[in-house]
Amino acid sequence: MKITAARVIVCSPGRNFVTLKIETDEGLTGIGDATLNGRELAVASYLTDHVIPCLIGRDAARIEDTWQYLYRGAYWRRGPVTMSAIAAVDTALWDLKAKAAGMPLYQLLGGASRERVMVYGHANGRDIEHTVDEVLRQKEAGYRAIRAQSGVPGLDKVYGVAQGNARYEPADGPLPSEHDWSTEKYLRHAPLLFQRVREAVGDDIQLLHDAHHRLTPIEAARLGKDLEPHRLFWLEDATPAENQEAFRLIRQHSTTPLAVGEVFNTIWDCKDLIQNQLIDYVRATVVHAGGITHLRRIADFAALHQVRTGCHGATDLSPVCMGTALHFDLWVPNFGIQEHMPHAVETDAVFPHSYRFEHGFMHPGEQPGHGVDIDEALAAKYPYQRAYLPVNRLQHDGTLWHW
Ligand code: CS2
Ligand code: MG
Repeated sequence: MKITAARVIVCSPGRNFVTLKIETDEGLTGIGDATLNGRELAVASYLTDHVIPCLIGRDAARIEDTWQYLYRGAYWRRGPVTMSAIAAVDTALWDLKAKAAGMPLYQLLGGASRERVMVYGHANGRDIEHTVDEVLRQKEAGYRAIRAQSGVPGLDKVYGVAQGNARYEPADGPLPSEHDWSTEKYLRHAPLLFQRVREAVGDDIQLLHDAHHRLTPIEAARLGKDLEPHRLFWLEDATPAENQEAFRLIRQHSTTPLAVGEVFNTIWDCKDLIQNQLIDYVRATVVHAGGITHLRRIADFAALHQVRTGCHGATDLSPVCMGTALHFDLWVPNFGIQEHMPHAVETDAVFPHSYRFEHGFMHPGEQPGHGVDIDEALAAKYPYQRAYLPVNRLQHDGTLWHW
Protein backbone atom coordinates (compact mmCIF):
# COMPACT_ATOMS: atom_id res chain seq x y z
CA MET A 1 0.00 0.00 0.00
CA LYS A 2 1.70 3.20 -1.20
CA ILE A 3 1.04 6.75 -0.02
CA THR A 4 -0.21 8.71 -3.02
CA ALA A 5 -1.26 12.02 -1.42
CA ALA A 6 -1.56 13.78 1.91
CA ARG A 7 -3.05 17.08 2.99
CA VAL A 8 -3.52 19.19 6.08
CA ILE A 9 -7.00 20.38 7.05
CA VAL A 10 -7.14 23.35 9.43
CA CYS A 11 -10.59 24.15 10.79
CA SER A 12 -12.27 25.85 13.73
CA PRO A 13 -15.60 24.20 14.62
CA GLY A 14 -15.82 25.60 18.17
CA ARG A 15 -12.01 25.83 18.37
CA ASN A 16 -9.00 25.26 16.09
CA PHE A 17 -7.91 21.81 14.95
CA VAL A 18 -5.22 20.58 12.57
CA THR A 19 -5.81 17.22 10.87
CA LEU A 20 -3.60 15.26 8.48
CA LYS A 21 -5.25 13.02 5.91
CA ILE A 22 -3.18 10.41 4.04
CA GLU A 23 -4.41 8.73 0.85
CA THR A 24 -3.13 5.46 -0.63
CA ASP A 25 -3.15 3.64 -3.96
CA GLU A 26 -5.55 1.07 -2.48
CA GLY A 27 -8.20 3.69 -1.89
CA LEU A 28 -7.92 3.59 1.92
CA THR A 29 -7.38 6.84 3.82
CA GLY A 30 -6.05 7.44 7.32
CA ILE A 31 -6.22 10.55 9.51
CA GLY A 32 -4.17 11.91 12.40
CA ASP A 33 -4.48 14.85 14.83
CA ALA A 34 -1.74 17.52 14.65
CA THR A 35 -3.33 20.20 16.86
CA LEU A 36 -0.97 22.28 19.01
CA ASN A 37 -3.09 24.78 20.92
CA GLY A 38 -2.13 28.37 20.02
CA ARG A 39 0.61 27.25 17.59
CA GLU A 40 -1.59 25.37 15.10
CA LEU A 41 -0.23 26.93 11.91
CA ALA A 42 3.39 26.09 12.76
CA VAL A 43 2.55 22.37 12.74
CA ALA A 44 0.42 22.76 9.60
CA SER A 45 3.40 24.33 7.80
CA TYR A 46 5.85 21.74 9.19
CA LEU A 47 3.66 19.03 7.68
CA THR A 48 2.75 20.69 4.38
CA ASP A 49 6.12 22.22 3.58
CA HIS A 50 8.52 19.65 5.03
CA VAL A 51 6.89 16.29 5.76
CA ILE A 52 4.26 15.59 3.10
CA PRO A 53 6.75 15.83 0.17
CA CYS A 54 8.81 13.07 1.87
CA LEU A 55 5.79 10.80 2.34
CA ILE A 56 4.63 10.44 -1.26
CA GLY A 57 5.50 7.01 -2.65
CA ARG A 58 6.41 5.51 0.75
CA ASP A 59 5.00 2.17 1.88
CA ALA A 60 2.14 3.02 4.28
CA ALA A 61 2.66 -0.27 6.14
CA ARG A 62 6.13 0.74 7.39
CA ILE A 63 5.01 2.70 10.44
CA GLU A 64 8.15 2.24 12.54
CA ASP A 65 10.50 3.01 9.67
CA THR A 66 8.53 6.18 8.84
CA TRP A 67 8.65 7.26 12.49
CA GLN A 68 12.44 6.84 12.59
CA TYR A 69 12.76 8.53 9.19
CA LEU A 70 10.92 11.63 10.41
CA TYR A 71 12.55 11.70 13.87
CA ARG A 72 16.19 10.90 13.00
CA GLY A 73 16.00 12.05 9.42
CA ALA A 74 15.13 15.67 10.19
CA TYR A 75 18.31 15.96 12.29
CA TRP A 76 16.44 18.44 14.58
CA ARG A 77 14.80 16.16 17.14
CA ARG A 78 12.05 16.60 19.73
CA GLY A 79 9.98 19.71 20.49
CA PRO A 80 6.18 20.09 20.36
CA VAL A 81 5.94 21.20 16.71
CA THR A 82 8.08 18.35 15.39
CA MET A 83 6.52 15.71 17.62
CA SER A 84 2.91 16.77 16.88
CA ALA A 85 3.68 16.56 13.16
CA ILE A 86 5.26 13.10 13.56
CA ALA A 87 2.28 12.07 15.71
CA ALA A 88 -0.17 13.02 12.96
CA VAL A 89 1.65 10.88 10.39
CA ASP A 90 2.00 7.99 12.84
CA THR A 91 -1.69 8.11 13.85
CA ALA A 92 -2.83 8.19 10.22
CA LEU A 93 -0.60 5.19 9.41
CA TRP A 94 -1.93 3.15 12.38
CA ASP A 95 -5.45 4.07 11.25
CA LEU A 96 -4.63 2.81 7.74
CA LYS A 97 -3.02 -0.40 8.96
CA ALA A 98 -5.98 -1.23 11.19
CA LYS A 99 -8.44 -0.45 8.38
CA ALA A 100 -6.43 -2.67 6.00
CA ALA A 101 -6.54 -5.45 8.62
CA GLY A 102 -10.27 -4.87 9.11
CA MET A 103 -9.91 -4.48 12.86
CA PRO A 104 -10.26 -1.77 15.50
CA LEU A 105 -6.87 -0.30 16.38
CA TYR A 106 -6.83 -1.75 19.92
CA GLN A 107 -6.86 -5.27 18.42
CA LEU A 108 -3.78 -4.49 16.38
CA LEU A 109 -2.00 -3.17 19.48
CA GLY A 110 -2.51 -6.50 21.25
CA GLY A 111 -6.17 -6.57 22.19
CA ALA A 112 -8.14 -5.19 25.13
CA SER A 113 -6.63 -5.37 28.63
CA ARG A 114 -9.93 -4.19 30.16
CA GLU A 115 -13.63 -3.91 29.36
CA ARG A 116 -13.85 -0.13 29.39
CA VAL A 117 -11.78 3.00 29.97
CA MET A 118 -12.29 5.01 33.17
CA VAL A 119 -12.41 8.73 32.44
CA TYR A 120 -12.46 11.81 34.65
CA GLY A 121 -14.73 14.77 34.09
CA HIS A 122 -14.24 18.43 35.03
CA ALA A 123 -16.00 20.40 37.76
CA ASN A 124 -15.10 24.10 37.60
CA GLY A 125 -16.71 26.65 39.92
CA ARG A 126 -16.47 30.35 40.75
CA ASP A 127 -16.09 29.50 44.43
CA ILE A 128 -16.19 26.47 46.73
CA GLU A 129 -19.98 26.14 46.82
CA HIS A 130 -20.27 26.42 43.05
CA THR A 131 -17.51 23.80 42.60
CA VAL A 132 -19.26 21.43 45.04
CA ASP A 133 -22.47 21.80 42.97
CA GLU A 134 -20.54 21.07 39.79
CA VAL A 135 -18.88 17.99 41.33
CA LEU A 136 -22.30 16.64 42.34
CA ARG A 137 -23.60 17.38 38.83
CA GLN A 138 -20.73 15.40 37.29
CA LYS A 139 -21.35 12.56 39.73
CA GLU A 140 -24.99 12.58 38.61
CA ALA A 141 -23.81 12.46 34.97
CA GLY A 142 -22.09 9.18 35.82
CA TYR A 143 -18.44 10.14 36.34
CA ARG A 144 -16.55 8.02 38.91
CA ALA A 145 -13.60 10.42 38.84
CA ILE A 146 -13.86 14.20 38.88
CA ARG A 147 -11.30 16.99 38.64
CA ALA A 148 -12.25 19.94 40.86
CA GLN A 149 -11.02 23.51 40.21
CA SER A 150 -12.32 26.67 41.86
CA GLY A 151 -11.96 30.43 41.76
CA VAL A 152 -9.75 31.75 44.56
CA PRO A 153 -11.00 34.61 46.78
CA GLY A 154 -9.13 37.80 45.87
CA LEU A 155 -8.07 36.59 42.41
CA ASP A 156 -9.89 37.83 39.37
CA LYS A 157 -9.49 34.92 36.93
CA VAL A 158 -8.09 31.50 37.69
CA TYR A 159 -6.97 28.61 35.50
CA GLY A 160 -9.67 26.10 34.66
CA VAL A 161 -12.59 28.29 35.73
CA ALA A 162 -14.86 29.60 32.97
CA GLN A 163 -16.07 33.21 32.91
CA GLY A 164 -19.84 33.67 33.31
CA ASN A 165 -21.84 30.69 32.08
CA ALA A 166 -19.46 29.79 29.24
CA ARG A 167 -17.64 26.45 29.27
CA TYR A 168 -14.01 26.54 30.23
CA GLU A 169 -12.00 26.66 27.00
CA PRO A 170 -8.18 26.45 26.95
CA ALA A 171 -7.76 29.39 24.48
CA ASP A 172 -9.87 32.42 25.15
CA GLY A 173 -9.02 35.22 22.74
CA PRO A 174 -7.27 36.40 19.58
CA LEU A 175 -4.42 37.69 21.76
CA PRO A 176 -3.40 36.30 25.18
CA SER A 177 -5.56 37.71 27.97
CA GLU A 178 -3.95 38.30 31.39
CA HIS A 179 -4.74 36.46 34.62
CA ASP A 180 -3.37 37.30 38.04
CA TRP A 181 -1.95 34.86 40.52
CA SER A 182 -1.15 34.62 44.21
CA THR A 183 0.36 31.40 45.49
CA GLU A 184 -0.37 32.41 49.09
CA LYS A 185 -4.10 32.86 48.41
CA TYR A 186 -4.28 29.63 46.42
CA LEU A 187 -2.46 27.57 49.05
CA ARG A 188 -4.89 28.76 51.73
CA HIS A 189 -7.90 28.01 49.55
CA ALA A 190 -7.19 24.61 47.90
CA PRO A 191 -7.28 22.44 51.08
CA LEU A 192 -10.61 24.07 52.10
CA LEU A 193 -12.01 23.29 48.65
CA PHE A 194 -11.14 19.60 48.91
CA GLN A 195 -12.37 19.31 52.46
CA ARG A 196 -15.79 20.53 51.32
CA VAL A 197 -15.82 18.53 48.09
CA ARG A 198 -14.88 15.29 49.87
CA GLU A 199 -17.56 15.83 52.53
CA ALA A 200 -20.19 16.45 49.87
CA VAL A 201 -19.28 13.71 47.40
CA GLY A 202 -18.41 10.86 49.77
CA ASP A 203 -15.58 8.34 49.59
CA ASP A 204 -16.39 6.46 46.39
CA ILE A 205 -15.60 9.19 43.88
CA GLN A 206 -12.00 9.73 42.78
CA LEU A 207 -10.94 13.38 43.07
CA LEU A 208 -8.26 15.07 40.99
CA HIS A 209 -6.76 18.56 40.91
CA ASP A 210 -4.56 20.51 38.48
CA ALA A 211 -2.12 23.09 39.91
CA HIS A 212 -1.02 24.04 36.38
CA HIS A 213 2.70 24.44 37.12
CA ARG A 214 2.06 27.39 39.45
CA LEU A 215 4.05 26.26 42.51
CA THR A 216 7.69 25.98 43.47
CA PRO A 217 8.77 22.49 44.58
CA ILE A 218 8.54 23.30 48.30
CA GLU A 219 5.12 24.96 47.87
CA ALA A 220 3.96 21.91 45.92
CA ALA A 221 5.22 19.69 48.73
CA ARG A 222 3.15 21.69 51.21
CA LEU A 223 0.03 21.43 49.05
CA GLY A 224 0.52 17.68 48.60
CA LYS A 225 0.82 17.32 52.37
CA ASP A 226 -2.23 19.53 53.09
CA LEU A 227 -4.35 17.53 50.61
CA GLU A 228 -3.41 14.11 52.06
CA PRO A 229 -6.48 13.84 54.32
CA HIS A 230 -8.77 14.21 51.28
CA ARG A 231 -7.17 11.24 49.43
CA LEU A 232 -6.79 12.60 45.91
CA PHE A 233 -6.40 10.29 42.92
CA TRP A 234 -3.74 12.75 41.75
CA LEU A 235 -2.32 16.23 42.03
CA GLU A 236 -1.39 17.34 38.52
CA ASP A 237 1.43 19.62 37.33
CA ALA A 238 2.35 20.70 40.85
CA THR A 239 5.55 22.36 39.63
CA PRO A 240 7.15 22.82 36.19
CA ALA A 241 8.99 19.67 35.11
CA GLU A 242 11.74 20.94 32.81
CA ASN A 243 13.95 20.10 35.77
CA GLN A 244 12.69 16.60 36.48
CA GLU A 245 14.73 16.41 39.68
CA ALA A 246 12.43 19.10 41.19
CA PHE A 247 9.82 16.44 41.92
CA ARG A 248 12.07 14.70 44.44
CA LEU A 249 11.35 17.39 47.00
CA ILE A 250 7.58 16.95 46.66
CA ARG A 251 7.96 13.19 47.00
CA GLN A 252 9.99 13.51 50.18
CA HIS A 253 7.15 15.35 51.90
CA SER A 254 3.89 13.92 50.62
CA THR A 255 2.02 10.72 49.73
CA THR A 256 -0.48 12.52 47.48
CA PRO A 257 -0.09 10.78 44.07
CA LEU A 258 1.52 13.00 41.42
CA ALA A 259 0.70 13.34 37.71
CA VAL A 260 2.61 15.36 35.15
CA GLY A 261 3.33 15.49 31.44
CA GLU A 262 0.62 17.02 29.24
CA VAL A 263 3.36 19.24 27.77
CA PHE A 264 5.89 16.41 27.35
CA ASN A 265 6.72 15.35 23.84
CA THR A 266 9.28 12.57 24.18
CA ILE A 267 10.40 9.89 26.60
CA TRP A 268 13.39 12.12 27.44
CA ASP A 269 11.04 14.60 29.15
CA CYS A 270 10.05 11.97 31.72
CA LYS A 271 12.99 9.56 31.87
CA ASP A 272 14.24 10.72 35.29
CA LEU A 273 10.74 11.23 36.69
CA ILE A 274 9.86 7.65 35.81
CA GLN A 275 13.04 5.78 36.60
CA ASN A 276 13.35 7.48 39.98
CA GLN A 277 9.66 6.88 40.69
CA LEU A 278 9.08 10.59 41.32
CA ILE A 279 5.60 10.48 39.75
CA ASP A 280 2.65 8.08 39.69
CA TYR A 281 0.97 9.01 36.39
CA VAL A 282 2.38 10.25 33.10
CA ARG A 283 0.04 12.58 31.17
CA ALA A 284 1.60 12.39 27.70
CA THR A 285 -0.88 11.63 24.92
CA VAL A 286 -0.91 10.62 21.27
CA VAL A 287 -0.80 14.00 19.51
CA HIS A 288 1.95 15.75 21.47
CA ALA A 289 4.16 12.73 22.16
CA GLY A 290 4.93 11.37 18.72
CA GLY A 291 1.86 9.19 18.12
CA ILE A 292 1.05 5.65 19.16
CA THR A 293 4.56 4.45 18.28
CA HIS A 294 6.29 6.73 20.78
CA LEU A 295 3.56 6.84 23.44
CA ARG A 296 3.74 3.05 23.63
CA ARG A 297 7.47 3.32 24.27
CA ILE A 298 6.86 5.77 27.14
CA ALA A 299 4.15 3.53 28.63
CA ASP A 300 6.30 0.40 28.49
CA PHE A 301 9.16 2.21 30.23
CA ALA A 302 6.73 3.59 32.82
CA ALA A 303 5.35 0.10 33.50
CA LEU A 304 8.77 -1.06 34.68
CA HIS A 305 8.58 1.55 37.44
CA GLN A 306 4.91 1.17 38.40
CA VAL A 307 3.99 4.47 36.79
CA ARG A 308 0.60 4.44 35.08
CA THR A 309 -0.88 6.40 32.18
CA GLY A 310 -3.28 9.33 32.43
CA CYS A 311 -3.64 10.75 28.93
CA HIS A 312 -4.34 14.45 28.49
CA GLY A 313 -7.83 14.92 27.02
CA ALA A 314 -8.76 18.62 27.04
CA THR A 315 -10.86 20.05 24.18
CA ASP A 316 -7.77 21.24 22.31
CA LEU A 317 -6.95 17.61 21.54
CA SER A 318 -9.19 16.76 18.61
CA PRO A 319 -11.66 13.87 18.50
CA VAL A 320 -9.05 12.10 16.34
CA CYS A 321 -6.63 12.17 19.26
CA MET A 322 -9.40 11.21 21.71
CA GLY A 323 -10.46 8.20 19.66
CA THR A 324 -6.87 7.03 19.17
CA ALA A 325 -6.08 7.52 22.87
CA LEU A 326 -9.08 5.36 23.80
CA HIS A 327 -7.71 2.45 21.73
CA PHE A 328 -4.36 2.94 23.45
CA ASP A 329 -6.09 3.09 26.87
CA LEU A 330 -8.06 -0.08 26.25
CA TRP A 331 -4.86 -1.95 25.40
CA VAL A 332 -2.12 -0.44 27.61
CA PRO A 333 -1.40 -2.78 30.57
CA ASN A 334 -0.43 0.04 32.97
CA PHE A 335 -3.51 2.19 32.35
CA GLY A 336 -4.45 4.69 35.06
CA ILE A 337 -7.20 7.01 33.81
CA GLN A 338 -8.17 9.10 30.77
CA GLU A 339 -9.17 12.78 30.87
CA HIS A 340 -12.52 13.56 29.23
CA MET A 341 -13.66 17.08 28.40
CA PRO A 342 -16.57 16.78 25.94
CA HIS A 343 -16.15 18.66 22.67
CA ALA A 344 -18.58 21.28 21.35
CA VAL A 345 -21.50 20.07 19.23
CA GLU A 346 -19.90 21.66 16.11
CA THR A 347 -16.65 19.79 16.76
CA ASP A 348 -18.42 16.45 17.08
CA ALA A 349 -20.30 17.09 13.83
CA VAL A 350 -17.08 17.75 11.89
CA PHE A 351 -15.43 14.63 13.37
CA PRO A 352 -17.92 11.72 13.26
CA HIS A 353 -16.65 9.03 15.65
CA SER A 354 -17.38 5.57 17.02
CA TYR A 355 -16.27 6.22 20.63
CA ARG A 356 -18.92 6.61 23.32
CA PHE A 357 -19.36 7.60 26.97
CA GLU A 358 -21.41 5.44 29.37
CA HIS A 359 -21.65 5.69 33.15
CA GLY A 360 -18.22 7.25 33.69
CA PHE A 361 -16.42 5.00 31.23
CA MET A 362 -15.59 5.28 27.55
CA HIS A 363 -15.06 2.78 24.76
CA PRO A 364 -13.43 3.41 21.36
CA GLY A 365 -15.96 1.29 19.44
CA GLU A 366 -15.41 -1.59 17.01
CA GLN A 367 -15.04 0.27 13.73
CA PRO A 368 -11.87 -0.70 11.78
CA GLY A 369 -9.08 1.85 12.34
CA HIS A 370 -9.30 4.39 15.17
CA GLY A 371 -12.94 5.03 14.37
CA VAL A 372 -12.77 8.83 13.84
CA ASP A 373 -13.35 10.57 10.50
CA ILE A 374 -13.43 14.16 9.26
CA ASP A 375 -16.26 15.70 7.22
CA GLU A 376 -14.13 17.95 5.01
CA ALA A 377 -17.03 19.83 3.43
CA LEU A 378 -18.37 20.76 6.86
CA ALA A 379 -14.87 21.55 8.16
CA ALA A 380 -14.43 24.06 5.30
CA LYS A 381 -17.27 26.12 6.78
CA TYR A 382 -15.19 26.81 9.90
CA PRO A 383 -11.98 28.65 8.91
CA TYR A 384 -9.05 29.04 11.33
CA GLN A 385 -9.41 31.73 13.98
CA ARG A 386 -6.37 32.90 15.89
CA ALA A 387 -6.83 31.99 19.58
CA TYR A 388 -4.40 31.84 22.47
CA LEU A 389 -4.17 30.65 26.04
CA PRO A 390 -4.00 33.49 28.59
CA VAL A 391 -0.79 34.48 30.35
CA ASN A 392 -0.42 34.68 34.10
CA ARG A 393 1.16 37.42 36.23
CA LEU A 394 1.89 37.59 39.95
CA GLN A 395 -0.77 39.79 41.51
CA HIS A 396 1.50 41.83 43.77
CA ASP A 397 4.09 42.99 41.21
CA GLY A 398 3.12 41.81 37.71
CA THR A 399 5.93 39.28 37.22
CA LEU A 400 5.09 36.92 34.34
CA TRP A 401 4.34 33.56 35.98
CA HIS A 402 3.82 29.98 34.83
CA TRP A 403 0.79 29.02 32.77
C1 CS2 B 1 -5.26 21.25 31.15
C2 CS2 B 1 -5.50 21.79 29.78
O1 CS2 B 1 -6.60 19.40 30.67
C3 CS2 B 1 -5.74 19.86 31.41
O2 CS2 B 1 -5.28 19.27 32.36
O3 CS2 B 1 -4.11 21.53 31.79
O4 CS2 B 1 -6.67 22.53 29.86
C4 CS2 B 1 -4.39 22.65 29.17
O5 CS2 B 1 -4.32 23.89 29.80
C5 CS2 B 1 -4.64 22.86 27.72
O6 CS2 B 1 -4.87 21.62 27.11
C6 CS2 B 1 -3.48 23.58 27.06
O7 CS2 B 1 -3.61 23.59 25.70
MG1 MG C 1 -3.48 19.97 33.05
